[in-house]
Amino acid sequence: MLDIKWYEKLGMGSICEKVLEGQRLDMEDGERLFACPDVVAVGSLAHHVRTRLHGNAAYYVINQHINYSNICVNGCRFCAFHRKKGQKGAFQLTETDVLDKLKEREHDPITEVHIVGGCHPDLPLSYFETILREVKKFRPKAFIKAFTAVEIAHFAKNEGISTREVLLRLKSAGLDMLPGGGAEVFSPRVRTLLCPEKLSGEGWLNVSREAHRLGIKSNATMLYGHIETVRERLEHLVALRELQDETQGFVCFIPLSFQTANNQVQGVSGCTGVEDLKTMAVSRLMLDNVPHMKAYWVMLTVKLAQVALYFGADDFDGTIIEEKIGHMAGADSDQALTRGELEQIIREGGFEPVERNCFFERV
Ligand code: V47
Repeated sequence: MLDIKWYEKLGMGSICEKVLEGQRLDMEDGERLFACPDVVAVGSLAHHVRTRLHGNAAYYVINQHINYSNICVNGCRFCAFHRKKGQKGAFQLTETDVLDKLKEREHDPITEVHIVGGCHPDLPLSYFETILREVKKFRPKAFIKAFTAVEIAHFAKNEGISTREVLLRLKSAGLDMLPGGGAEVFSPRVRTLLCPEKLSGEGWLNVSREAHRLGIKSNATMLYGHIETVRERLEHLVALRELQDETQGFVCFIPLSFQTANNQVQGVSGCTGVEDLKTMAVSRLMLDNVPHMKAYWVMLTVKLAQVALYFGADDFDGTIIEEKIGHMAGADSDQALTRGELEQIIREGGFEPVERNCFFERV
């Protein structure tokens, strides 16, 4: 139970009351939460909300990540994964290579295949349709969570068709859901400095809205811990909350802690564990209409992700198998976790492990 006197002493009595009554927090509340030196107090509010929503459950998924290519026209400064076409280290999988990756894990009970890549200059939409069809054929029971809003907009531009048409074609080829990547921080100031070539924040929200209207759910992310201000983080969260009020299409929010290696963002040392936990907690508190918060162990480390389950997170992501985007930027976590490891981490953290699919239905 939350002790209101503790929050009154911290000057956050009104925030505690709002949380207890299930009222929405505003930007000013968010700023006070970020400014609060007592991370445990902030975390306890988020834990209260997380427990109200999910009890003692902590979710995980048996999934496989596949990157079809790292070739990208955007060249975002924070990204260590992308290469230009022809550059050393650039790769592009054929449809058969993608299938081979699935076959390598043939005997794993995978329920979610997560497929993303860079914004490739000339792969046609038919390539992506073939991948979706082949994946569905090989794994008819798994859901395919593929292509960020940024990729969808890029496919539309390359193909000379609308994003709506891209979404419809991909849906009929087997796409079940969009992952949350590419949102970064919506602030035009940050995007101009870090990813000027990328789809704007508004564009990202528009593609998500369109997907939701077509019955395609999606996730949302926020890449934090670089040059953004606290206010810009909160504006990002509020923009997601407003869209969610409209569509109810977001399933899960994933705060992505900036990994500092091998990219062009200078003079930034990355977040401390306390800042990571506070960002998770404030995200849980601000995003009162998004059901799930993911502690993405790849970026947080497994140990901090376990602690994040007490700071608003209810999901641990999954087995993953092969991760490139975070690891190429210096993430110090394993490449994969087994079901046994996920369950052990969750259980030893004091929660009940619950296997889910990408829509958070119990498996
Ligand atoms: O889109 C890029 C971000 C994202 C860095 O939807 C970086 O279920 C940290 O979106 N440091 C990819 N982050 C990861 C992602 C994701 C992961 C797991 C699950 C889901 C989901 C989505 O990582 C990229 C970009 O926003 N990113 N570079 C970096 N240096």
